[in-house]
This record gives sequence, C-alpha cells and structure tokens, in this order.
Amino acid sequence: MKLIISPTSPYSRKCRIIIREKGLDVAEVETVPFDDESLLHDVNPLGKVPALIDGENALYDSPVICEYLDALDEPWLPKGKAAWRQKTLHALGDGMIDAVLTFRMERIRPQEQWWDFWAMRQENATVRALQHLETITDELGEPWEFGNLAIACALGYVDFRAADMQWRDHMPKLAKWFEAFEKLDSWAKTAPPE
Ligand SMILES: N[C@@H](CCC(=O)N[C@@H](CS)C(=O)NCC(=O)O)C(=O)O
Repeated sequence: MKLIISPTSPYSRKCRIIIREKGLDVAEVETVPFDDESLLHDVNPLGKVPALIDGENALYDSPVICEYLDALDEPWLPKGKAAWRQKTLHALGDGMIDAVLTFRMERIRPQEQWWDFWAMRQENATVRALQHLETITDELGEPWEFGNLAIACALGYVDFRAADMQWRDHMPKLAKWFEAFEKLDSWAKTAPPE
C-alpha cells in the first residue's frame, strides 16, 4: 500500500498517525499538491492529499482512508450507535481544518483581494468549534480514538497556521487534554516541518 501525502497536510497527518500507532505496512510518498503531479491526479482526480493506493484500488478522502486503515487492525471506530458519535467528532476536527485552511488562504492572497467576510466567517467557525470542544472535553477519549484523531490534528493545525489565536489561553481544559497527544511518538514523527 502507498499513501500519497504532503508533510504539512493535517488531513494526511491523521492517516500517518494511524499507520504508526497500528504498525501498518504502508509506504508514504510525498508530493506537493499545488504542483500538477500526474501521480496524484491519476489516483485522486480532485488532486488532493491524502490518497491511498491499495493494489487496484484508489481511496480518498481522508475520513475514508482513516476508516479503511483503522479496519486493518483492532478498530478504534466502535460498532453500532457509538460509531456515529465518533464520526461526528471526526467531522468536527476535519471541519476545523477546512476553516483554518480557508481563512489562511484568504490571508496569503494579495491584500486587495482579501474577502474579509469569508475569512471572518471561517475564523468564527474555528472559535465556535474550540469553544464547543472546551465544553465537551470530559467526553473526549484518551489517545487515540476515531474522533479525537481528527480533533488533535485540527488543534495541531491551528498551532501551525493560526498560532496567533492563542487558543490555550481560552480553552484550558482542552489544552490539558491535548498534552497527552503532544507527548506521543506518532505525534512527534508526523509534525509538519518547521
Ligand atoms: N476533504 C479532503 C481535503 C484534502 C485537502 O484539501 N488537502 C489539501 C492539502 S492539506 C490539498 O491537497 N489541497 C490541494 C488542492 O486543493 O488543490 C480530505 O479530507 O482528504
């Protein structure tokens, strides 16, 4: 199996953590999605990372890949009704990543092209998600589970791309919960390059 990734991609990071935590035999192939690389486009016509190749099969996007990789070993994703909660938490983490990515893209355009309404909407969504997580921290599990995998990667992405939000100052319970992830080997080994 081959996983096409970018080392700065938080969506890729989720899959890379599962690979390490479960000791899966998956080779990682680095790419730069904004360069038109035929390798990536052949696997995922949307041109996004991560993308997984398993024999004849191509899989994307990251929640699908995470579920696929998770099922190769004792699954983190529970069966029955509890699965919906975990998938929803995973979607919350992914949604935060989407929002941070979007408002960051707005900020790196030439200033005369900034769309402040859109950037602010995404930033507000991120803040609301952080506030919500602070209220449910006690319900979140220990490292690792299917939902908190995405939430941890989202928090890591806020630190990487929007450190000026200083979310730890406002969400002390969540910050404490996150410390357990920051100590893990799989977390350190998947950190975006400086
Ligand atoms: N929903 C997708 C999002 C993937 C995504 O947007 N990846 C970014 C890198 S962080 C990318 O490849 N962007 C290239 C592009 O949008 O053209 C997933 O969860 O896999």
